[in-house]
Amino acid sequence: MTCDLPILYSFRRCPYAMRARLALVASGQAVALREVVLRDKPAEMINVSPKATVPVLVLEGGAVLEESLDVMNWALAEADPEGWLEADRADMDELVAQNDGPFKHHLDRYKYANRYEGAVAEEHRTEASKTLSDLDARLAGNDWLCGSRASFADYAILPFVRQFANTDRAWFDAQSWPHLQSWLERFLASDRFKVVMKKYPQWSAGDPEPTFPEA
Ligand SMILES: N[C@@H](CCC(=O)N[C@@H](CS)C(=O)NCC(=O)O)C(=O)O
Repeated sequence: MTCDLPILYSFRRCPYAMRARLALVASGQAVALREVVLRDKPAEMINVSPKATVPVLVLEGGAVLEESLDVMNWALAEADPEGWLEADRADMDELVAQNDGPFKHHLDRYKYANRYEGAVAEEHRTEASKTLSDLDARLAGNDWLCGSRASFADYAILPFVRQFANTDRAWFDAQSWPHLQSWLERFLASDRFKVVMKKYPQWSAGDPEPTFPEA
């Protein structure tokens, strides 16, 4: 616990917050973690980031990063010992844009069809599956999306594919996406995944702020 670290407002299961935590761990950048419950967000977070989505990273100088990709890029600019940014940037950005745009659109309507007027879950699953088939084809040639090493794109996208898979695990497992399935499985079985999914109690003002990742 310390006052000298950047502060990360995070929510364990949020795929955007997960990708931010993944990059923080990879870069070796410690933060003071404030675990948020989305229906009960702390005023301290809304004050610095009125759009009130997680993750939010407040740097020591007071600068606020309120987009998960900005948090990833900031962490990896500090240090990138695993070479996440060494793959072709335009290629990675295109993959992430497809994920955050069309794939996420259909994922939300598949997973939460009842929240979207007129949405038919299976139709959105079919649309989202097109992106997953493309990823599977890419992974046929390499263990990771952009080559033989894990990249920014892999870790920006994996939390969303996990969410898709968990929506109906039996259906996901029955698809013919062997490379995608093994890519996800390796991630879920990794120590890195365990570190970023560690549970923390909801933070309120005055509570201790655990250092993430733990030393
Ligand atoms: N574009 C943002 C999206 C973040 C986002 O939408 N996070 C969700 C949780 S997964 C959120 O905080 N939603 C606000 C809410 O549910 O109140 C980013 O990349 O950080």
